[in-house]
Amino acid sequence: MTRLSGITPSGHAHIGNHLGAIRRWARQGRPGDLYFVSDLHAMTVSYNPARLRKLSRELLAVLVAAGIEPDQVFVQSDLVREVGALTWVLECACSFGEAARMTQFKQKSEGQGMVRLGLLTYPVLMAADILLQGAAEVPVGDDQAQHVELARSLARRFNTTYGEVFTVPEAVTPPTAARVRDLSDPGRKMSKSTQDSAGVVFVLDEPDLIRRKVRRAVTDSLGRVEYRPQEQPGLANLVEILSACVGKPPREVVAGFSSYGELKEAVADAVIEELRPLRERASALLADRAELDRIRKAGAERATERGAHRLSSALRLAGVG
Ligand code: AQP
Repeated sequence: MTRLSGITPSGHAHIGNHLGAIRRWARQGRPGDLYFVSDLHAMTVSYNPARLRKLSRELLAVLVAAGIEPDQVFVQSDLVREVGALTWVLECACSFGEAARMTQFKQKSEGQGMVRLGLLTYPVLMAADILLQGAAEVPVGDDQAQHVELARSLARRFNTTYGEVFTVPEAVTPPTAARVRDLSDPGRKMSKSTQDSAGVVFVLDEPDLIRRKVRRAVTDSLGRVEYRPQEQPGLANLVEILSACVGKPPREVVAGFSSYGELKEAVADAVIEELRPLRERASALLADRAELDRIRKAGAERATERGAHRLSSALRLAGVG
């Protein structure tokens, strides 16, 4: 049973992506699971093409460096012809009302100068990603559950209207992982696309920079080294990061520190050690152009092949191609 997860190169991967997703994929993924760099999704808002290309490559290297098997990864745009064709077929099976109802579209289109049509239709592209690969399970948070629901509706509709082609996917809730918050503003989650990166620890940051960012993390003036997420969100965020790195519960790791400074040094040490092997392997892969190209090409071939019969059946049954 295939489980499909994607990560968007909207910025450099950070410790939140690592602890909340990438590390879990590497440790708990099953042999049939697939992981992809969703670079086409990054085009739904304003972006820089050269930066996107670089970030996609970097993210592919990070996934492999984190321990995900190279034969389980691919870059979405390497299948742009297949995914693009299926998106069109599915768009023609999707109503405008269904697309316009997506909560994420409403949220993300707010305050944008130009709202790209791709932002409206991107859930259909996501459906094409899922249905092309025949994924039975899609682990998503609450914010994406509605999109998987749309993929289910489109799969069912196509199957009943034109003929049985698609596996109807299921949204599965990933095990709850710590929601890492921005170190400069614990009120918001750490994000790749945040403009001010002072509170974002990127997985490829050098150890010195990680330490500086952790030292500058916003805490409070209470002076109590305890784990109280409501009252001390900044401190709790640091404790949760430490807890995820050392694999012990937050209340256990917080005991034994007498000052915020001491705790911050321990957090910096743990994060540096957690990320060291990943950074070293990713740097080596990024320096070895031929090897990364080989992994990417093989991933693209496998993913294309996996979806080929579904795409050709869908086109044939839809009366085209
Ligand atoms: N702060 C976080 N803490 C824990 N997990 C996180 N994830 C993201 N941020 C945190 C998890 O990382 C995976 C990949 O995320 P995505 O590329 O689908 O986009 P996202 O969730 O929107 O991630 P970002 O970093 O916040 O990117 P932007 O800035 O583009 O919105 C997901 O499994 C996600 O849960």
